[in-house]
Amino acid sequence: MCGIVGAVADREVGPILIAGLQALEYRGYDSAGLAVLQGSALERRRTQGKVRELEQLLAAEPAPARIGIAHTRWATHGVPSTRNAHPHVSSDLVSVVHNGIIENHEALRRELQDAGYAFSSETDTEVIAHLVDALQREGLDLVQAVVRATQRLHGAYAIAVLSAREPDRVVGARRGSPLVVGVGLGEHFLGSDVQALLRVTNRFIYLDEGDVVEIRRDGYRIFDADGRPAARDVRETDLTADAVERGEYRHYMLKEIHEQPEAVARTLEGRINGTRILPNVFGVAAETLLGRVRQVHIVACGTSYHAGLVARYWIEALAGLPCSVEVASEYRYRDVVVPADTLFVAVSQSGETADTLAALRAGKAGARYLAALAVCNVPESSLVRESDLVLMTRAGPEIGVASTKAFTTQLAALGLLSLELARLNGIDTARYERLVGELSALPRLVAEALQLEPQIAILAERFVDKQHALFLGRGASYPIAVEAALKLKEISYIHAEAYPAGELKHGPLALVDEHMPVLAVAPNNQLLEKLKSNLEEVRARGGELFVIADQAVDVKLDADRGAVLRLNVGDSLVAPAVFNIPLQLLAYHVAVLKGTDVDQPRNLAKSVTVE
Ligand code: HGA
Repeated sequence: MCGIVGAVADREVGPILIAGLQALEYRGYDSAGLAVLQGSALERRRTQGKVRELEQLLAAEPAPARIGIAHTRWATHGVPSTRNAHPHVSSDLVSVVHNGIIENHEALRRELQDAGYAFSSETDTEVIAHLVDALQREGLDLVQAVVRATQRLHGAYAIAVLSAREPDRVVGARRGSPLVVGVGLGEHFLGSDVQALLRVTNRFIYLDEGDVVEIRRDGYRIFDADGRPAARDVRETDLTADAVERGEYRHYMLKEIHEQPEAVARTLEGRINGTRILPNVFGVAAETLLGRVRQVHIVACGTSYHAGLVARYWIEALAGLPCSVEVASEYRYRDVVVPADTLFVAVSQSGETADTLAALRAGKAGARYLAALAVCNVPESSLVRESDLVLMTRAGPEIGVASTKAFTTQLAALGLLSLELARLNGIDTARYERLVGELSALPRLVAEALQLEPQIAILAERFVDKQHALFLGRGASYPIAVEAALKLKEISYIHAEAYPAGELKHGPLALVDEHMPVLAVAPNNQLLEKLKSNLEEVRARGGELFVIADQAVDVKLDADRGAVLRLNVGDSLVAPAVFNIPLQLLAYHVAVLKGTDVDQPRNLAKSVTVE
C-alpha cells in the first residue's frame, strides 16, 4: 500500500521515478506525485488518479532534475485528492513521501500548529514534513533531523525525505513498512520493493526496523534507530524487470493465473523426492521443532487466510493435530490461549502484511510459541526475517491485486507442511506416500484445469448482469468457495457470499430465487452425497445452479437452469487447489465482461502494509 521511490543520479531521474511508480502501482493508485530539486529549488507535481496522469502532467509541465522522490497513494487519512497526494512539503524546503500510518498525528499536528506551521492537507503524513523542517531549523542536518523526527512517530512508516538545505541527498527511514536501498554505480535509489528499481540495479540493501539511510550519488550511510552508524549487507537479486512485465497477456491477473502450473512446480521443486518430503525443507532446526508440535495456529489475512482454512482440514485429518485459523486483525488484539508446543504459522504473499506481522510480533513477544513459521512469497520480507522457520512459496512477483498464483502456491506449501506434520505424527507410510504423490501431481492438474477457460468464459456471461451470487462447498472445498466469492467481489464488484453447503437451509436458502446464481464445488469425496442433497434444495427453489464437479460425479442439470463443468481430480488431497482454478477464471472473465479495472480494482491495493 502506497509506493515510494527515491533517486539520486548523474542523469535525469524523472523517467526512473515514473517507471518505479509504475512498478509499484499495484500498491496504491488513487493519486501520485513527485518532488525534485533543481539546484536548491523544490519543484512538485501531483495529481489525483493513476501514475499515467502524473506522467501526462510531467509532459505538460516538465521538471527535469537529478534528484527526487515520488509516491503512489492508497489513502488512509484524507480523501484521494491532489491536495492530499504526496509529496507533502514544509516551508518550500522539505518534502516527504510516506507509506504507513502515523497514529499520533493529531497530537503532533496540534504541537506543530502551535509552533506556527500551517497544514495544507488532511493526511497524517504532513506532520513528518513539518517535524523535519522544525528540527532542521534547530540546526540539525537532514539525517539527524529524520532520526529525531522518526523517534517521535508512533505507528508505521517508510519515508523518503528531500531537503533543499542539503540538495545532494535523499534520506529514507522505515519502521513497520518496507523500504529497500538500490545500490548503483554513481547513483543510489530507494524503493518500497525491489521491483520498483529492477530497471536500474540488481543490488539491494534491505533495511532493518528503525533504520535511517542517506543516499547520495557517490554512496550511502545507514544508521540504526538511535542514530548510530550501522552496516547492512548488499544482496543481489535474480529477479529481472521482465519477470514483472505483462507480456502478451491482457491483464497481470490472467498472466498470473496461467503461470500457476510453473509456479506450483517451483514451490515443490527440490522439496519432494519421489514419495517423500525431503529433510530440512523447513530449515535445519525444523525436524526437531516440528516433531514437538502439539497444535497449530495459522494466522493470515484475505486470500492467505483462505489458504490457511484449507490447511486446517489437512492438518487435523492427516497429522491429528488441533489447528485453528484466524484473521490476523482479530488475532492480534485477542487474548489468545496458546497451549504448550504450539506452532504459529503466518501466511502472507508479501510478508509485509501489517496485521499478520503484528500478530507474529505479539506472539513472539509473549514467547508463547514453540516456533513461528512464515509461509511467504518474498524472501527478504519482514515476516521471513522475523520468523524462526520459513517456507517460501516461490510464486514469483504477483502484481494483480486479486491474488491467484500466490494462493495456489500457498496451498502447495501448506500441503508440504501438513504432510510433514503427518509423517512426524505417525501417519501410515503407504497413505503418506500416496498423498505425497497427489501433491506432486498438482502442477499437472492445475495445467489441465486451465483448459476449461473457454467454457468458463461462456459461463461468465450468465453472471455478468447479476447483483449477487452464492458459492457452496463442503469440507476442504468450503474455503475454496469462500475464496471464489472473494475473487468475484474484488474484481467484478458483484456481491458474493460463500457457505458450507450444509448451512444453506439454516438461512441463505431464503435468498435463492431466479436472480441468485448458486455455484457449487463438487469434488468426488465422502461428502458428495450430502452436497447433492444441498443442490437439490437449490433446484427445488428455482435457483440457477452451476456446478464445478469431478468427472465421476453424477449431476444433471437443465441447460437453461444451470451448467456443469468437469474436472478430473478424483478424491485427491489437492482437489481444493484444482477446483480453485476455474473459479479464478470465472471471476476474471466476469470482470472483463463488466469492464472493471481487473488488475487494480477500486478501493483496493496489494500488500496491505497498513492496519
Ligand atoms: N497515511 C498516508 C499513507 C497511506 C498509506 O501508506 N497507504 O498504504 C496517507 O493516507 O496518505
